[in-house]
Amino acid sequence: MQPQPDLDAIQCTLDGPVAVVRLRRPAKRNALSDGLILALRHTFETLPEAARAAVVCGEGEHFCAGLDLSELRERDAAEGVLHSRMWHTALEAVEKGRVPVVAALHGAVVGGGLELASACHIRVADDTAYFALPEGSRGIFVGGSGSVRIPKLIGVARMTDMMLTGRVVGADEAERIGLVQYRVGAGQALDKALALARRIADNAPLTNFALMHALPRIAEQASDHGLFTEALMAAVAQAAPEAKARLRAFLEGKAAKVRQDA
Ligand code: 1HE
Repeated sequence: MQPQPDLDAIQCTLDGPVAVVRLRRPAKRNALSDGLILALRHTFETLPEAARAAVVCGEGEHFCAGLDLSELRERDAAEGVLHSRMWHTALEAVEKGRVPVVAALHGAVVGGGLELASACHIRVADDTAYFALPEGSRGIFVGGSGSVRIPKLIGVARMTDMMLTGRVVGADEAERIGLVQYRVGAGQALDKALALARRIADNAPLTNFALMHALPRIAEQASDHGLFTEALMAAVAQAAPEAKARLRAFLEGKAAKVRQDA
């Protein structure tokens, strides 16, 4: 039977302009069942219209324990491909959706949980967060786009090490190697993620769109093509009325300056 979205496993609430998407299977450490993956896709495809940024977080002691291993049954190769493609579509809805997404990470961020975090645009880890790719010890491979996204953050060598040895990367190291952009004290990841998301929500939507949809593509293009795409995107963004209004406000001394403590 085809899996159905488990809409109880995700809660989406609006905090001002920020959609807060919470994984809600704490008894199973927010393990990603097929129903939860489908609900994640549905949630990001139907975010409230007022949302201009989103935060993803996990209920309970951990962000996410990865693939729900209890659902890992005998699959033939074709079913395995389709299952992985279902994850790809869902995480694509996170990464290339309508609004930028900040992940608030605590406790275990492992396997598919790390794949989900990698699909977000910014990652904030608190001191309790730890990261691992235990697929090797489970006899499987990443299937939720981790092999594409994680090396872009930390490089192929570090990901290979994590998968070959199963070693756990703590919050300190995660920040140092670029797995996360922010590190905060225990219990503060959600507050920090919300503060960042509110700032993001203040940007012109077209700038956020360019960062989500143009920048990753430009980064993968040959530099000559990338520069041309950049020029097109820059011209489109500059021509928007909102950009004109923002530039005018700055030139009239009515807009915030760049400040180190802001
Ligand atoms: C689970 C899962 C799960 C917990 N699938 N049920 N992921 C992993 O290999 C990680 C496996 N999980 C763990 O190592 C630990 O559970 C944690 C470090 C995340 C948390 O430890 P702890 O002590 O807080 O919790 P726990 O007692 O181990 O788990 C509580 C319950 O959640 C328990 O069920 P219960 O019925 O005995 O209460 C666990 O069985 C259950 N649980 N994690 C199913 N993952 C697209 S490909 C992606 C490939 C992967 O993600 S592979 C990595 C899978």
